[in-house]
Amino acid sequence: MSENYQEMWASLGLNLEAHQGLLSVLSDAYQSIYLSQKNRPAGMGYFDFVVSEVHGLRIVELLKDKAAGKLIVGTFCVYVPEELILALDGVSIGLCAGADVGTEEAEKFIPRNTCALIKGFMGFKLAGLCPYVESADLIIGETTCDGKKKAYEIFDEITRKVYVMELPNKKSDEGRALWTNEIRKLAQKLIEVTGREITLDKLREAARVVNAKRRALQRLSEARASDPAPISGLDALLINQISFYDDPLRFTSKLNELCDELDERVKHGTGVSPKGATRVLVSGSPMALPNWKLHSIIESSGGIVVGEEACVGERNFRDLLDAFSTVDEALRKMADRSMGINCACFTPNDERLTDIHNMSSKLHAQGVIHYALQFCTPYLVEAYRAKNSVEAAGLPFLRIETDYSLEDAGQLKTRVEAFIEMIRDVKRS
Ligand code: BJ8
Repeated sequence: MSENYQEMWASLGLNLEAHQGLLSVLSDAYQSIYLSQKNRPAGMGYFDFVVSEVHGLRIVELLKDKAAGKLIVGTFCVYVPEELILALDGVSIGLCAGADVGTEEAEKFIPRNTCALIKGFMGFKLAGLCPYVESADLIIGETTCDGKKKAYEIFDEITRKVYVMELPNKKSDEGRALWTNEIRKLAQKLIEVTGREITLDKLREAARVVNAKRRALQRLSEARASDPAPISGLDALLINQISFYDDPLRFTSKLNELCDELDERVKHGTGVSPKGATRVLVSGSPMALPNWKLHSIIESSGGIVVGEEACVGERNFRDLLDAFSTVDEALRKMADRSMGINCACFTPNDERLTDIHNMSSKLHAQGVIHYALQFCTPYLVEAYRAKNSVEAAGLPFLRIETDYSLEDAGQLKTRVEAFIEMIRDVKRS
């Protein structure tokens, strides 16, 4: 942190001592996982800075926005349309959920066998460690998995800020109609809370901003198809994580600058790993900031992660919001766009298997690692069909079930190394 933010954190009610401890652990982890990487693109300097200020300068900006009358909206799911929040002069931010903190506190409210992401957001709040949740005026939840939807009831008792959208379980006509109506209801809620109107111009501007961000993330994804990969999977994951926190205009401009640099690297055959390094697609549960565990294990074992079939990844940016000519059409198009996100909370969810195949082929992946957080039933169960489908297409598949702790890191590394070695053997034969 370049400045002293103690006063700001105290005014937000953070637990200063515990927060300081968290920042120093994160800074050490960042140093050893990120800053030790070789041959990183120069453009990563901006994203390093954002991480170093993620609880500092970014919070200062949010509090300024709030003082200027903007609504700060916390979200947990890519089904919540960012454009709608922006169109009502809101700021959309992801909430802290990617680290093992406040677990003891969280387990007083929710069962021990709850996924790390849910325990993470409960724990961050209960331990006084998340300046985002404290800055937020409204938190939008969704009825996705059982763990999240039940935890939101308690989270609302604790924060008094939660609004829950009802997400259907099936992508049927009825499901689509329900979700379209939920988006209309969210629009009403935001109008009510902000006292503003939704206009076509504001919606168009918001769509332009968010689509530009998605296009920049698509460029990043496309660059990763090259061999040698011009950027590590770790860095690409970090950028995707930051896309939920940073100011969207600034983020897009900095990411496009980085992508220009990546294009040059591709032209000159410059990579972060040797040409021919084993290429892995990761698919499964989202990896919220600062969950870098699996990527770090894969890339320190000689592999390179070339894509994430995940919500912190391709599902967040693959589809743009189509053009619209009325406010209601914009809301319908938002619903249509998000119904193309193939989350394991839906049944059936065959489209996700197609997504895994398409990404594997587009990014020239040589193996798929399926990642599910422990107790994340939707992804854990879906791993069975993903495995059969990936193996039937002739690609090796490895199923990982883990949480945020580093206790199993050694065991996971042994399994990942063996997987990468197996892919190399297949390549050699
Ligand atoms: S669209 S993946 S962001 S719900 S909380 S399902 S890890 S048990 S997050 Fe998600 Fe939206 Fe779907 Fe994407 Fe499992 Fe944990 Fe549930 Fe989770």
